Amino acid sequence: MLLNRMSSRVIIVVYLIGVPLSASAADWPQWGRVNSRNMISQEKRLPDSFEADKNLASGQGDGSEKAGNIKWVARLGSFTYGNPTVADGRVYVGTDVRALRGDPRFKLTRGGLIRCLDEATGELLWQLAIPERRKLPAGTHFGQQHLGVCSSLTVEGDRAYVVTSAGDIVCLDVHGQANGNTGPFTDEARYMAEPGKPPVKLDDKLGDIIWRFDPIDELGVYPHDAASSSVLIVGQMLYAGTSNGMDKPHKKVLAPLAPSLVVLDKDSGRLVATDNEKIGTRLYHAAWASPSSGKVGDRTLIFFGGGEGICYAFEALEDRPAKPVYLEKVWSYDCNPPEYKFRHGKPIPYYEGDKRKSYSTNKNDGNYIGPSQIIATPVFYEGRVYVPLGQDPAHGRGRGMFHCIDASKTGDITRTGVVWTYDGLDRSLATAAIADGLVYVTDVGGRLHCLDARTGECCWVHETGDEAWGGPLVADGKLYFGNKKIPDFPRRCGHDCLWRSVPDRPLSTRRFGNPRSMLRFLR
Ligand SMILES: [Ca+2]
Repeated sequence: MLLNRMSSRVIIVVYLIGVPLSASAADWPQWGRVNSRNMISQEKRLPDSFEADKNLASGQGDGSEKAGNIKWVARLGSFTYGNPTVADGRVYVGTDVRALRGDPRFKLTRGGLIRCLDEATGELLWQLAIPERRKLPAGTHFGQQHLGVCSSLTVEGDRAYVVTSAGDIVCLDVHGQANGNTGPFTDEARYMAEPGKPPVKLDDKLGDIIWRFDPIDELGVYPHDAASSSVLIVGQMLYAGTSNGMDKPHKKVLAPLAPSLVVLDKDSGRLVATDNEKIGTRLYHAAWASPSSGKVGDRTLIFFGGGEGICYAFEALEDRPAKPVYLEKVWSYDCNPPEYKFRHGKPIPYYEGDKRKSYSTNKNDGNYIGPSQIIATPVFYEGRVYVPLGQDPAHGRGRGMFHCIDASKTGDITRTGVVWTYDGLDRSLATAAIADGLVYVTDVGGRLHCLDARTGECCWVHETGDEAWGGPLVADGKLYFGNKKIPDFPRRCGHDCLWRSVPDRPLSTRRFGNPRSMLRFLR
């Protein structure tokens, strides 16, 4: 699925790095910092390189050997697929339960873990264990890859919101249990315990759930592989993707009418709305995307990438309805052009593009053309929505397409809303970073593309030499991102990060690999 095991095997120990060195760090309280999800930070004085302490990284040493540009190191679990968020002096990160090794209260099964760390020191403030969810509706293909918590926490005031590895959506007290067990949810001792085991003994260093909403039990959602959406807050409402998807044989969607996007009251966790687009009837794989939002004219729109490759805009709810309602669709835009969906007049089977299938014609060279879905988060920038097509990277490389959509249109805007498209990239899971009129996006093939945000013209492409699942971050005039070599992190820390001086104006000509792009590996 979305995150394959081959890459995860080397992420045996992951260290939290890159926390800004300055004391007055700019917060990053959610996936993408703000609701536009544009991956840019206002942070200044960031390092050009960083180097891990090799002893610590290999599980030895006491940290006395200070490594280059690393402020502190915190041990996480075996796998860490979520991105850290930072708010009010705390760092939040989702990982897996292996970090609880040595604590007799917890069984080292294959659950998830959320850790809240002190931003200044890296010290553990509290943690919430999420046991492996074994009781699932028959046929569900969920959690089998043991990826831990993949969602990034969203922090607002004293509350943090996250989709857990068990597929539920929880609201957490940022203070944990240290200030008492805030309700209405007070059953943390049982929540954190393995099924059939006695409740966990609570202490100040454990997490405090305020409310919990379970789309599996409440809405009949069948999440697929992992629950990966990061929560979006607009006013009183909280929006999250459900990761609804296919059955184990990947033959059918078990709940085709279950929502892909749910809306909850952020105070109570009560369901207030869902989408009514029946995306499940068209799903290729699963609804893994995270929503974004932006102001278009006098209204706020919610943008969401569907698991069938259609990007949607919904009108944000202003008031909490007494009973759940359907979100009002403002527009839809099909990111799969006809030639990606049909060959010689016949539909192209989605899984023909999965290189692992015996019948696949995908040679994994990036040239395969077939339908894809949306996994990246749509980025809203100056009235337009920027989003690429992508697939589970385990399916291999294949032709992608990056879209720039005019968000002011209404209806089916596949033809009327296109500003430009760019098909010079592979399938991509990456959420774009847009700064100074330039779009930066990575593809599964491991290339970093720089495009003119206004025209879509390619300014340059940089080959990183290995698969890239994550997207870039623009901060302090530099570009940071990782590729699949990151599992070699203890030896190679920092070497996979790139930087370039962001130019004052967009480059207007193609400069593939041109030295003027100023890209280089850090050392
Ligand atoms: Ca509680």
